Amino acid sequence: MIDLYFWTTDNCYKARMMLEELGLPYALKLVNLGNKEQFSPDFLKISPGHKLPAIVDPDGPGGAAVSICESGAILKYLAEKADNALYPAAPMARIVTDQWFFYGTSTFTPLAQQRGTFYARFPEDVPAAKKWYGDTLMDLYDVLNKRLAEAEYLAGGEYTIADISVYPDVQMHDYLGVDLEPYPHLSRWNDAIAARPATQRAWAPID
Ligand SMILES: N[C@@H](CCC(=O)N[C@@H](CS)C(=O)NCC(=O)O)C(=O)O
Repeated sequence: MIDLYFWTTDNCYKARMMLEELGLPYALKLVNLGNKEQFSPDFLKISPGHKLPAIVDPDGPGGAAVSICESGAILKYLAEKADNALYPAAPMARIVTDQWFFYGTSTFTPLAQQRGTFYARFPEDVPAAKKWYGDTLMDLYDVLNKRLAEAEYLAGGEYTIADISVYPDVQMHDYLGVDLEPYPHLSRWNDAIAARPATQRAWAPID
């Protein structure tokens, strides 16, 4: 069984959504970031940069155990392990999926995290940083909204790892202080993903 090293953060939900979509059995291994448990020597062997999520699959390539950190690497690994269309194999579909997948992992989530830091968690009020990250996040929401005006999902007609890489930081729009109402296509997409049984299982409260 796969171990998923998890806390209730955007990137961790991506890995959990993927495992639920694929129906792969997994065990949640909670790593409490508030208690700095990500710095424990055992966890650093799995994730050298003390970042969640991470997985350990005892049945990796060639039957050997493998550990993986970075949510994007985890999503790709799991899709390929399960040979699943969430990461399409056809060349054109894969290119479009990769484009929006990297947009999620490299552009959107890192910016959303900075917005979250200055809007919700920074010990001091920092109006300039809140405004800059807020305005930039709204620009990214607008980019996604325009894409979803022309396509049902980010990569086209099908749900893919690109959607999974973006969804948590849209789902968490209240926490990020952004109203979804000006983004009707993004809102429609957000509701559709929220209604998926795998999404609901992935976002179930932890014990
Ligand atoms: N690029 C990484 C970012 C992971 C990341 O930012 N993880 C945060 C939680 S979402 C974390 O573990 N922070 C704890 C730390 O940096 O010590 C990914 O996509 O997995």
